[in-house]
Amino acid sequence: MNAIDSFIKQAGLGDILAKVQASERLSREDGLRLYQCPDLLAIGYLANLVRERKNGNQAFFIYNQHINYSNICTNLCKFCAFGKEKGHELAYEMSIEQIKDKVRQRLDEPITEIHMVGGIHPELPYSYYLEALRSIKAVRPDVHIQAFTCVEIQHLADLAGKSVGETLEELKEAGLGSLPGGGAEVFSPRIRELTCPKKLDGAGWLRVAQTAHQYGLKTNATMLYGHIETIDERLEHLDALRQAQDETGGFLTFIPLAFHPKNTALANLSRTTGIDDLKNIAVARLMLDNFPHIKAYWVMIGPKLAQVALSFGADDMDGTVKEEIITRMAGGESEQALGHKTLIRLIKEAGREPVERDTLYKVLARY
Ligand code: V47
Repeated sequence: MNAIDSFIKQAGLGDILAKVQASERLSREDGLRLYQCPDLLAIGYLANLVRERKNGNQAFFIYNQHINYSNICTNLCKFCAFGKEKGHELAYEMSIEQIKDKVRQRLDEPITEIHMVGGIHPELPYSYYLEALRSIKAVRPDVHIQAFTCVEIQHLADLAGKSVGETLEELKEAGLGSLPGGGAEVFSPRIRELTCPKKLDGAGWLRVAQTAHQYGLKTNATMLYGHIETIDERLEHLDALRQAQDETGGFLTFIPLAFHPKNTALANLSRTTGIDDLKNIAVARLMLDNFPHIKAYWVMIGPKLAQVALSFGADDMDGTVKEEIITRMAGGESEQALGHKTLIRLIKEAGREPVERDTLYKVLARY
């Protein structure tokens, strides 16, 4: 037995190492033991094996722009500081012209993706969303638009009085390229009842994601952790994603989102710790054996921890971002944007090869 094997055995994870080496699927019980294991380096070592097998030494980033077209929302989830009721002093909605302006303002930057999400607006018509997509494409024809969470897509289908499939076809026609992973939260009905009772439920979120896959759209998936969910509920969430991916195969990336309590109805809770952030990345990498990528979203866990996460299962740092509002309103303190030089430096220092990608992970440049 070599030194690494005995170190993993001492952490009580020898059988999981054997499964990882044999590319065998881990059970929920294995997941529970990983979460409960106090030896972070042992968990990280295992996750790193999987990361390396799937992505070699590459660590991806993207040149992207975030646009949050409106924060007006009827769901008003307890964990969210972004959503506001119509009429609230901080409520806003962008006109189509304002969305176009946002895109125009950054035409001199080599942005390849626009990430656009918003609240569940009580009044904006279906035509607004189609127009928003078309007008972004009119200003920046080559950009990939990753927009509207599964929750928004269901809302748009309801607004249009059409099936989710038909709605996705129309949105695609208007310029939609893929769906981001938001709105998944924690699928557990208990958590949804306590934190976001008005939101599309977990089964509905998965149904929309799988329909998108069937209509040729890739999607991402998230899990909002570090509030009132249990470890079992995290694992139930990961298991549901893994099963859905087995069926339709259209998920690109999983992004664990660290809960930020400030200005939310759960402001009494503490922020997540570095250990929990890294554990979530690592356990996700190990459990989601059929997901190509795991993202360390630097906006939520900070660039420094995101850099470390590249040795704990993550192979992607998201991108340049700029003007992110959802985390900022909930007390996020990361810088507003990372220049691509900074991203490259962070990745290189972590011992990985920085790879600039497009939304669908086509390699654009290696540094
Ligand atoms: O759906 C809301 C979460 C999500 C808080 O797909 C919060 O590549 C932490 O999904 N603390 C939106 N999180 C962001 C998102 C995302 C971000 C970056 C990349 C991708 C991707 C997706 O943020 C929401 C919700 O789950 N959220 N409030 C909060 N207080």
